[in-house]
Amino acid sequence: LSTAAAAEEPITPPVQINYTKLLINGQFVNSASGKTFPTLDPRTGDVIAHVAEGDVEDVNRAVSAARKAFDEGPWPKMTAYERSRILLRFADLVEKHSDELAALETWDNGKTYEQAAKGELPLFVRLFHYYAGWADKIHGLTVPADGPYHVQTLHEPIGVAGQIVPWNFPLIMFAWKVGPALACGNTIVLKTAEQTPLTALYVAKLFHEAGLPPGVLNIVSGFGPTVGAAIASHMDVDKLAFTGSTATGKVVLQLAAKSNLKSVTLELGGKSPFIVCEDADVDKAVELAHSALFFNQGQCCCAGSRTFVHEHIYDEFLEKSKARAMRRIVGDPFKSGVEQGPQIDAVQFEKILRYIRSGIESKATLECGGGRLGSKGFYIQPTVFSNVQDDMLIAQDEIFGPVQSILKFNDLRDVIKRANATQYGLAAGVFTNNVDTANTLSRALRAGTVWVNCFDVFDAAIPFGGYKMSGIGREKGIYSLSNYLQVKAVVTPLKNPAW
Ligand code: TXE
Repeated sequence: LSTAAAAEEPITPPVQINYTKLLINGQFVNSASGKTFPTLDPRTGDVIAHVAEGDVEDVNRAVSAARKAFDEGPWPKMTAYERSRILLRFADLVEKHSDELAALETWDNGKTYEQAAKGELPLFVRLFHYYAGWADKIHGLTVPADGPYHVQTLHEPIGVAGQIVPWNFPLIMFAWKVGPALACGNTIVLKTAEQTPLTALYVAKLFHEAGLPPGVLNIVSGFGPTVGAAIASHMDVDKLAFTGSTATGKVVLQLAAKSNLKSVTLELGGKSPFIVCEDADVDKAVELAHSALFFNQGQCCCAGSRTFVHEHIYDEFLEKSKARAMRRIVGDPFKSGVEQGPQIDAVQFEKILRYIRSGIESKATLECGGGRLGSKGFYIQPTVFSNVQDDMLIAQDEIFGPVQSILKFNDLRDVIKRANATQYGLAAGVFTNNVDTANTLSRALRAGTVWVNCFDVFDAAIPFGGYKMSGIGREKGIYSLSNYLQVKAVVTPLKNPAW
């Protein structure tokens, strides 16, 4: 484990910061208050840039622009093919600027440049190509009613969509939300996370170059209790899509209910089980369980954060998992070969260290890691706990960091019960060569995604979302379109039904 890597001078990011203002009605503008807030480099805690800080008045301006763009057009009124062409042109521009965007994402978030450049930017482009493909394939039904009526359904855009996104995948979350909303003809007011405001502003600029009319996509950077709450409670926002913590999800749902009953979709936290069965190839299972947890510094809503291992292979699995975590390369995320960068900010960093202390206090066995790495920035050692019991806090709460908890099981029925004994239900991993075991587990697990002998497969067409307190609704794939459409039934009497 390279402590030195984290202590080296940070590599200078190969990108300029050109966009830091709010984007309202197609223009970059200062906030009404003139205030700004700093966005920080997680490698050092230093300021990267000062960004315009929105508040209620800015949300009002953005919603008015989005309303006008929706009511007066041209966006919802142009042909679906024209909308599709703009989405395609936008995706192509992003592809052209991928290197700079990946650098900006790494700088603002701390994720590795390799992950951003090779994984997330191509996926972002793919998501917009995917949604561009849907734009002109959205149509209703003809309905066989009892009686002499011609009945049809029209699938119409809902109107102004409010979208609130988190910091762990700033660009991917943008694509999951903006893609389907625009394909369906809605207009948008989006709030980025206060930790990572930069890449959304950059891509929004490219969107306008691609021909997006003003007012269709508005971005108000700022904080949750001000900008986020103003969007969630706005009387003229017709739909709210939120990704973040379960606690904040409950707050925005209440704000939506107390204001205008806007429809709400939520993608919230998780505590996903990763179940390694007794017949598994241990080396492969170790590697997959490792990446299921440590990917993106452990900052994934679907992280495989409870590794259940069958007792017959437990000891071998544990030794190898510990060795793998100790080999994990932590350091400057711009450096080639680095697997893990810093956590997003001081708040998350402290939260993770608190959970590590709680694991030690509750008598789980700390196998490796357990502390900070280096002396500046928010780096944490890859940490593995064994002997984790179901009732420990580290097995219950979302840690959102590089902390793997390994639990032992001996019976399939028992592990199903234990895997499901959580308030969450976002995802699950199953590792086995036995097709019957795979089928039994994938049907019994109460989770929105079950990955069998794989994990973190995020194809544009695969729906994603949570059971229980992991959320409401599904993003991606065909299912995401219904979040952004109203169904209107049109009923017309048939004058001469028998002819
Ligand atoms: O989340 P918040 P935070 C989990 C993870 C993490 C914890 C806290 O466990 O440790 O949440 O992270 C906006 N009204 N996830 O504090 O507060 C906020 O500005 C309206 C899981 O970052 O949920 C940001 O844009 N909006 C998650 C967004 O909500 C409000 C990803 C998410 O922030 C608001 C992130 C309010 N009152 C964290 N308060 C996932 N599901 O992937 C905050 N926000």
